[in-house]
Amino acid sequence: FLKAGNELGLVAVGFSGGQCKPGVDAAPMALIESGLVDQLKDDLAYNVHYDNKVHAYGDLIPHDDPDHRNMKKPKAVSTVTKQLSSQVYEHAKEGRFVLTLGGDHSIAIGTISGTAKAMRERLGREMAVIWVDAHADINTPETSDSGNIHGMPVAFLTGLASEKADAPFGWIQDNQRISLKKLVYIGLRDVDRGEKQILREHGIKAFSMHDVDRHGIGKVMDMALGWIGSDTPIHLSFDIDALDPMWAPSTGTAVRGGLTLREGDFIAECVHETGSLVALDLVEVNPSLEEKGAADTVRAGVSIVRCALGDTLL
Ligand code: HAR
Ligand code: MN
Ligand code: MN
Ligand code: MN
Repeated sequence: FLKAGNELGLVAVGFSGGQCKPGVDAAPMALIESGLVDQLKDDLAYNVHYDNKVHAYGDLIPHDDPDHRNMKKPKAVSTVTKQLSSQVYEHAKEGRFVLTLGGDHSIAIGTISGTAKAMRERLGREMAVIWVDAHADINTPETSDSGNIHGMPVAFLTGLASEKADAPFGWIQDNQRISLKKLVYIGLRDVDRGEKQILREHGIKAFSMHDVDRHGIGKVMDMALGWIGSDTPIHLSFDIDALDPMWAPSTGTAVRGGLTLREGDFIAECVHETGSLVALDLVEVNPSLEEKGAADTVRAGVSIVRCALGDTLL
């Protein structure tokens, strides 16, 4: 029912304002320069709709952007994600697969709100989200220690955090949100105390690295996809820091004890195989952090994208 054909909308988002380290804005160019778009066209036969631009949204970013409810750069992140949301929505409503290259993980406020709305309108269905990450990114402004909004996108997307219409993120409407019941995490290993309480309280489906160790990634994927069920559009939001720093060292908040490169690719392959994948975000690649590891990290990112878009081993 989802068969989108081979039309793909690509959005390159050079935005780093959801956290404090510069450099993550250079990831889209690094991924594209390493041949990603050509591979999607030539190897995987996608018809790629791309404006040939890495969006930095410079004209939207306010000079005066004081902390609000403990959030850093609230206006910048809110205006950028609002704009991104409509870019993603425009692709998704045409029935294109939407690939977004970030940027830090705050951009998922834009991407997921855009696809969630398009899937409701096009298919009359609530979309599921698979969030692959070392972190849960479900802090509310109040539970966050850092104030960095890349640690909060899931709270805004699920309505755990919300704002009045004229405040930052007040633009998010109900039809742009996702249900806590349709959210599944894989790869968690650095979850803040307030976040653990939120996960428990709401019975959110989460497969930590402990679960990956116990069951193996094959069983974890069966359980994750079983929870979502068939005939549900899926948005995969892949934070490169889900991978172990051995494979992806060049990222802002690396945490040891993560997924192997193959486990990451396997997750992407399994989600592709459902036939229900409608969008993918690849975020938090920061080529400037590790001189030696940057190329490996970019290569890992390219590999995840290829696998999610249907590259097969045989
Ligand atoms: N939980 C911490 C915080 O809220 C760290 C979040 C790090 N997030 C990312 N995205 N790198 O997953 O600040
Ligand atoms: Mn993240
Ligand atoms: Mn993370
Ligand atoms: Mn922590």
